[in-house]
Amino acid sequence: MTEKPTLDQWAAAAAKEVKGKDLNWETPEGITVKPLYTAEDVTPDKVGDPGLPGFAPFTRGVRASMYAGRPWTIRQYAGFSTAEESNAFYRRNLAAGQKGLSVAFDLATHRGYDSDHPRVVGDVGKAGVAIDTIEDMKILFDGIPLDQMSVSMTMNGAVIPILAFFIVAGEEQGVERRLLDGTIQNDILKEFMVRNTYIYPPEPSMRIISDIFGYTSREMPRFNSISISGYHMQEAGATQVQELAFTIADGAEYVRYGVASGLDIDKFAGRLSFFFAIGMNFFMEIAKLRAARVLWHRVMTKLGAKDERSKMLRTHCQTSGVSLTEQDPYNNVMRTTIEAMAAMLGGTQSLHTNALDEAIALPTDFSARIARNTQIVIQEETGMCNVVDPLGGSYYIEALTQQLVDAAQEIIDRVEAEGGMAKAVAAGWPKAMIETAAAARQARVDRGEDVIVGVNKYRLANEDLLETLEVDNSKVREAQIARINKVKAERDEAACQAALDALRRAAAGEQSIENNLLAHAVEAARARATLGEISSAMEDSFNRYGTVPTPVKGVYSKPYSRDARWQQVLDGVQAVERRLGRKPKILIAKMGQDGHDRGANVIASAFGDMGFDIVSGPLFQTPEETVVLALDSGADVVGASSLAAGHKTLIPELIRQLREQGRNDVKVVAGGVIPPQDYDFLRDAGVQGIYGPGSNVVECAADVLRLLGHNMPPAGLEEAA
Ligand code: MLC
Ligand code: 5AD
Repeated sequence: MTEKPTLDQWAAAAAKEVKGKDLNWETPEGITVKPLYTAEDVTPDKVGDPGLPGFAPFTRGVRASMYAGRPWTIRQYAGFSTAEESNAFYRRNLAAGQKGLSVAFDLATHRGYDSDHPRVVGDVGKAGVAIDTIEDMKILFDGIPLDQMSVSMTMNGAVIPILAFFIVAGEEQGVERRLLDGTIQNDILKEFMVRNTYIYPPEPSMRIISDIFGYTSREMPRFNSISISGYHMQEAGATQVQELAFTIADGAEYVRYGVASGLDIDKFAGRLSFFFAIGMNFFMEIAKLRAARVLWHRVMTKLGAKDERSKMLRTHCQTSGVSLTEQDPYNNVMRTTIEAMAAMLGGTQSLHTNALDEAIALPTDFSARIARNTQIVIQEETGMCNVVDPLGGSYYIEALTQQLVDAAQEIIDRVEAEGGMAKAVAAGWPKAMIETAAAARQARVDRGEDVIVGVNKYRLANEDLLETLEVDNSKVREAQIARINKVKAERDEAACQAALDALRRAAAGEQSIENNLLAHAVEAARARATLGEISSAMEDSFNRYGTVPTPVKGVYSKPYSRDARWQQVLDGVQAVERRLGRKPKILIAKMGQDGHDRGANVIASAFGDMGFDIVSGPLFQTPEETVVLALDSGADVVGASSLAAGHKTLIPELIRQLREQGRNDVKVVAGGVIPPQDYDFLRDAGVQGIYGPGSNVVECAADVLRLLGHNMPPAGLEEAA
């Protein structure tokens, strides 16, 4: 019998093969991944016992039979234009194998404005469906029985009117509240950190959440009262450890607020749910979902939950939007497939797979079909659902799960030591931590250290145009305004105003069952109050919240210290500075209700590091306010960042107003999610530079220097530094 090789012998053999090269991989979350895992990595003292699926701490899944009993819910997030068009899209998708619904609302709705509000001209029907009254909500679910279909609604800011409309839509379909099945996102802490569709300041926003916990736990036992979301953190650039830690810490904070409002923990905690992003780091993502379940069980035990259901982390996942590319977009089908497999191997309850046109526009019927079928093929053709947690016991997965638990626990401990997530969010350090990770990632991509096929490697010389969905927002807006006017004309005005007054008083009063905001909003919705009216009744005492971004410094520049192209750009900025007698100034502008600010923040950080004078404009500006800020601050360039399809309305209006002021000299450039089909339109309107997803930030700066009259050599002509 030959003797069993030892680990040392393996290490020697491997070292010989690779001539001593270090095979350890330092991940962005600071975890060292080794090239080999063995039984020695998973001894009980190192990883504990992952136990069995369906039993505490649910490492291996929340159900004993998992997908062998019932596969995860194929739940595609969608919504655009009017309620009629979205309803028709949902019905086509359900007929083709989708299992649950997930509603995307437009940004006007998210921010509590009716479609006739002057601030939302560019936003109506664009990034989601426009909902102004209960009548829209009824059309949205026409022919879809709300006691049989589970419906998720991604709503955080205007959560009270939207949930009220949903409840009344059920009622008017003949479905009792106690039978309503679904989920409301209702997660405001991550809005303040990354997603930015808040309306009110943090304190009243937290009250709204616990009011919803109270109402749903009493009246809607099948409804998941929150979807505590890490997704948007990863999209904003967070590492997996940050996403994991801040999401679990957010969950703990919501539980504390619920308990402080007088609820018994086990009466509402069983209906808390989660939401994670699944990116391209395959094994890390699988381990992340397993680690999340372990951590939530631990946290809830500590918070005093007794019922095992309260400690069970059930989650939705979505494949990562930022991992997808505008360039060579069919590669996105493979990326999404890999991510979908990670989500299912991690044990998700529900999944959205992104469409291949993600980086450019909302899905078409064609791209939505491929996205949906990605899940159907996994469920119905591969046999992958027949075994529960098939990676359980993998040395690597079990070790990684434990490493993630430990790394996330460290951050959670810091949050808890500082008094919980609400305080941490107010202090701003989680956001800064995420933005630092985002800037570092952008630098790695721009330098080719993190490979993205078709973007920084194997880039195509010519790209085919992809057919994309376009929404005519002025048409949608007109239709919405007509319906708002009709509803207002036909309602009992006195009854509606009385319901709104009662809600206003409840918001001004102390939190209590009598002052439950959702209960009052249900009355107002029934009386045909609009979303904007319900929101502003609360705004009267809560006020509207706004923040100004503060870009991180020195993170993007760090890896560039000896880079020749970087030096050329720095020299260029200095040359312009000498000519102007001051630094060139760029206003990074966010117009409309689009709160996606990763791009704007990364550009502000990187341009700042290159020596530009940065003005980081506040979110949610009108073109008029942006012109005032540009002129008052003396900006040479306005960089408009647009990710929610408002670019064709808002940017031309900005340029028109600059011209009206006689300021043709101020250059306007645009970046973000802009379909190439729109480039000519924007150039004709006067946009002088357009930088889509996948743009190299150093080259964007080089281009801006050219606009400022500096003779910047093309890339590739620099001499080694
Ligand atoms: C499940 N069930 C089983 C079973 N598996 N029963 C027996 N055997 C099995 N193997 C039961 C469950 O217990 C449950 O019943 C019922 O079947 C449904 O299963 P589920 O696992 O709860 O799935 P689902 O209903 O789909 O709920 C998943 C969820 C929920 C809990 C994660 O919160 C959800 O659907 N979330 C979706 C969130 C979402 O779509 N968000 C979009 C965000 S997009 P019971 O009775 O136990 O409930 C976004 C983008 C942006 O945010 O920024 O705009
Ligand atoms: N329809 C479909 N998907 C959407 N997303 C955002 N809005 C919509 C919509 N209206 C998806 C994208 C994005 C993520 C936040 O959600 O994948 O990256």
